[in-house]
Amino acid sequence: KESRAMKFQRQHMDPDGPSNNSNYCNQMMRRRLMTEGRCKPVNTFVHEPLVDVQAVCLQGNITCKNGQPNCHKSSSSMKITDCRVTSGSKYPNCDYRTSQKKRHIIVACEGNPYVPVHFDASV
Ligand code: PAX
Repeated sequence: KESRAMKFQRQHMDPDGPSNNSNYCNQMMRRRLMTEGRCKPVNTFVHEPLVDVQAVCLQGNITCKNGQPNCHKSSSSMKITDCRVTSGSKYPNCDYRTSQKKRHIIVACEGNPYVPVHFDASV
């Protein structure tokens, strides 16, 4: 079974990306299996080495949006792509807007080793 840590990597890690094109989210949301059963409404891909994203779990500890205490904010800004489903998108034809940004990421971490399992926000 896929662990929470592996699911985070499938849904949020793309260290070698992004291919510089407006279809990035349409392709990646499907390729990473986030358009099965429904179109996942919002999803962020991080374009930094996995070790750098895992290291965020050792950086500034903050409260998550759901009130849990296990969120961490990256000390540096990171290259990300936000994917947001368009208003006209109709499952199973999931249509996304692609926006590239440089932001501090906030992730929730769990376990031993203590690794990212949820993407909380970017700021
Ligand atoms: P998730 O299901 O929220 O969390 P995501 O991050 O890819 O998935 P399972 O066993 O899978 O249910 N976990 C936590 N979740 C939330 N908060 C804390 N503190 C926490 N600690 C552990 C994946 C697993 O992490 C566990 C949680 O129980 C899950 O375990 O976001 C909705 C989705 O949109 C993404 C992030 C979420 O997907 P929202 O707004 O409801 O928090 N998303 C959202 C994004 O990718 N980019 C964005 O900018 C935003 C706003």
